[in-house]
Amino acid sequence: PTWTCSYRERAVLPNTSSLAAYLLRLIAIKKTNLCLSADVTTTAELLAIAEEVGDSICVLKTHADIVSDFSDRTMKGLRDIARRKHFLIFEDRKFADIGETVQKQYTGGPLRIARWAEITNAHILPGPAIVTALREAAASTIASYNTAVHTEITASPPTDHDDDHDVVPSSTSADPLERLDVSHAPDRKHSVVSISTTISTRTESISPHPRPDIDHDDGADTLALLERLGEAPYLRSLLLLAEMSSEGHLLTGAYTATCVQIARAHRDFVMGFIAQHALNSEPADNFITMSPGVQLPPAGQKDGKKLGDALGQQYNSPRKIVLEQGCDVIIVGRGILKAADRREEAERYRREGWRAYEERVGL
Ligand code: S5P
Repeated sequence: PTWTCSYRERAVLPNTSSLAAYLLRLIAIKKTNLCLSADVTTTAELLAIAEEVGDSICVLKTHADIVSDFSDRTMKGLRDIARRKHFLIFEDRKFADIGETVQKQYTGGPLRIARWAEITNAHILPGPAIVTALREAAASTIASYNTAVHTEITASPPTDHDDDHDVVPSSTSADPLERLDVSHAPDRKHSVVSISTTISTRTESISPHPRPDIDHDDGADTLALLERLGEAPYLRSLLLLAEMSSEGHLLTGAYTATCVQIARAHRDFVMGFIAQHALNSEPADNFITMSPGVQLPPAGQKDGKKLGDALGQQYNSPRKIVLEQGCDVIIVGRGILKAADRREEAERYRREGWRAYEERVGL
């Protein structure tokens, strides 16, 4: 049913979680269905590639546990670039444990994923409680932010600005997520103003019903709109691994079908799937399918020849994944990372993915 719908049309369908709606709008505005898989091993490389290709992507996917010097600086650096360049951050953690354990892995440890990544993913091997556990942990992360903000505001002496919720935040204001830990706020008075502003704008953007002005995506309106919608860091969502790209994987048949059923039972938190083809089959389904194992065939080689690496990875072209398989977001790692000009190569993937999408929906 969603096969021939535009991203924009899908953003306003019922049953679309707030973050999915935000992402669909972001994709339509930036005209990119490309996710970069930033599989690099240092903070410097991660921030450099995010800066380099940020304009061409809708999502940046990370493996934080391969970054040897991952720290607060990595999280803040990434969030800063994501805010400026308007993309979402997806930590490819592939949770696969009991509820109690995944909650700790998601919110704690050295990575504190729930803090800085809007999207993460999970296997459903342990059963549906993995979804409810992660949802609960996401909600409490956001709630603890709200409590911290509330405490900060009520505990602070009144200032001239305290009840002025319409102050426009300066473009240089820090990511509000950093203020989760309010004890680190360097200037309390300043942080109160910026936090209260954030609350008023956020309440608006969390609303599941997008505003009518979303349909104006041309010219200067484009970036202005994304600026106004720029509060997505407050939303959290999960992708379920319904299929894999690797040779001989076991995520097939009844397993994939169960995955879809679990997603349907948790539409508020599960935004979609990691899969090799679209899995929306009921009228109410509007899941986003993100597909790894994507590479353009080398110059001169015809699309259709089997591509892969020496360790089981299998590749399809953006065209096959988007046009023939109905997927929504192409995930590309080495195809871009190994290019001499990564910015130009990301643009090439963006154009390919976008053309395939336009052809699919008949634009
Ligand atoms: O089925 C999958 C699921 C994932 S998330 N196959 C995958 O390859 N991935 C991830 O996508 C993988 O962990 C890696 O980060 C990326 C593919 O990278 P590439 O270099 O092969 O494009």
